[in-house]
Amino acid sequence: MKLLLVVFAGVVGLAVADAPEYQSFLYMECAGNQIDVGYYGAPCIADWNGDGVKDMVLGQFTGGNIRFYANENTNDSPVFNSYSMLKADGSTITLPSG
Ligand SMILES: [Ca+2]
Repeated sequence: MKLLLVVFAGVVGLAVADAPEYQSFLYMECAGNQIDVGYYGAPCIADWNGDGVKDMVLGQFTGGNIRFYANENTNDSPVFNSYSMLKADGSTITLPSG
């Protein structure tokens, strides 16, 4: 019985130690304005253009387009001043929405 209690305490201790800590949310901005893409934006952060700084790609509900925001600053303090729509074969990518 004592062994069972020790094992249980160990599992609980691990669960508390691994609990994630969340920070409050923030709105992303582009050129000083809050980014609003409607619903289901699903942002994805990665270095999309290969310059070593993380950028942002997110969906735009209206029109079903995908926006690319190039980060013009650093990974710790990203700055977005404009966006472009992702294209394939010269045409803007459009996904079904709604
Ligand atoms: Ca980049």
